[in-house]
Amino acid sequence: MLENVKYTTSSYIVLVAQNNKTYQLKHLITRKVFGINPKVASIIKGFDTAQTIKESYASCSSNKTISETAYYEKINFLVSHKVLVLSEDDEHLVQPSEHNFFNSPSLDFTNPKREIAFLGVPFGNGNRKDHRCYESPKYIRAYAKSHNCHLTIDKHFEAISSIIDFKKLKAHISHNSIKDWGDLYINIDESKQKTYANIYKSIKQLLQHNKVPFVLGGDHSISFPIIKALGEQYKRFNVIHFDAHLDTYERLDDTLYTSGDMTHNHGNFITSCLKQDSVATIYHVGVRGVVNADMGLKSKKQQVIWADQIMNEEVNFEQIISNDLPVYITFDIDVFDPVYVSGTATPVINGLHYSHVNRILKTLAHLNVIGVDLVEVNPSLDSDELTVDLALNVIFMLMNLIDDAVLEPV
Ligand SMILES: [Mn+2]
Repeated sequence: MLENVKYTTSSYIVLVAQNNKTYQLKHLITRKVFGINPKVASIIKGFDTAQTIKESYASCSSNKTISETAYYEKINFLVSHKVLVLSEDDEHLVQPSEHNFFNSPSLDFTNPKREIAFLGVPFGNGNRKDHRCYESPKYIRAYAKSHNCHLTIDKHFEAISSIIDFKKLKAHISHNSIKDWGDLYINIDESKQKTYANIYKSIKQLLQHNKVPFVLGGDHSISFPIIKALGEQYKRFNVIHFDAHLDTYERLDDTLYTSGDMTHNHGNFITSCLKQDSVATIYHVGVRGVVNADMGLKSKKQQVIWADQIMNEEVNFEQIISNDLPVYITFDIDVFDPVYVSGTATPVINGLHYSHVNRILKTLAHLNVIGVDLVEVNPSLDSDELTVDLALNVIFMLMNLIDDAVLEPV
C-alpha cells in the first residue's frame, strides 16, 4: 500500500446493497465475495474517482466516524484483495477511433468554444439476449467513411432531406465546431457498474468543457448515465425519447441472471431516468405494439406520443412541448418500421417511416438541444446495410438541431 499514489476501484468489482446494513462485494475475477458494512462501501465508492490514500482518509476522517488505525486496516484489506488498484488515471478513458467521424478533427479540450463532440460507447451488455450492438460506433463510422461522407459546406444536404434547411449544421461546419473524441474504452470483463460510471465521467468531462455530447451507442442502457451527468449541469430539462418501446419494463429475470451486477438495463433505463429530479418530462415518441398492451405509466413525468398518432398526423410538437426547457434527445433506431430497420435487436411492426421522423425533427428546430444519443443499431443483424444508412441520415438531422452557440439571456 503506497500512501502518495492514486488508487481507484477495480473494474472487476460489483457492489450490491443487500439492505441498510450490509453490502455484498464481489470480485469478478477472483470470485471472492465479502459482506461489508455501509462505512466500507462508502470508502470504496469514494475511490470511483482516483485519489491517494491520504486524500481518501482526509475526506473520510472529517466526520470522525472511523479511527486512523481502523481506516488503514480496511484500506490494506481492500488493496490486498485487489478491490482497490493503482490508478492510471483517466487518460485512457476515451481512445481515438480508427478514423474520425466525417473526417472531423479530434476533440481538443483546450478550445473553450461550444462544440459538438462525438463519443462512441461500444457497449451492448445492457441487453442480456443480444449484445452485438457494441460494434455499432465502429460500424457507423466505417460506413460514413466508405461513402466519403465528409462534412463540407458544399455537401448537398437536400439529398438527406429537402424539407430541412440544415442551417445549424452548416453553421457548425463553417465554424469548425464538430469534433470527434473517439470511443470510450470498455473491457468486456469489467462490471457494468464500472462501464456506466465511466460513461457518466466522460459526459461530465465534456460538459465541463462546454461540449455538446453526441453519443453513438451501444444499447439503450448507456443513456441513463448520460442523463444523470446532464442533471448536474442543467437544473431541469426534458427528454425526447424516440423508441418503439417505453423502456420501463421490469421483469423478474432482470435480477436472476445478472450475476449480482444489479443495475439498470436497456429495457428499463427510463425507470432510472424518471427518478432524477432534473428530468422534467419524458416524451416517448413512436411507441406501439403488443409489448405495450398492458402499459401502465410509472410517473406523471411521462407523456406518450403513439406511432399511430404520428402516422395519422394528429400530433403538433410545438403544442406538446410548450415550455422552453433544454432538451436531451435519445434516439432508439427501432422507432422506425422494421421494413427499414432489420438491424436492431427488438423490432416492432407498424413503425415510423423516414418522412415521419424527418418532419418531427424539423418541428423541434426551436429547442435548445443539450445532447443527443443514437442507440440500438446492431450491425450483425443489418444484412442489407439499410439500418446503418438510415442511422447516418438521422445523425445529420440530429446534428442540425444543436446550436453552435447559446445566447446568454439578457
Ligand atoms: Mn430503447
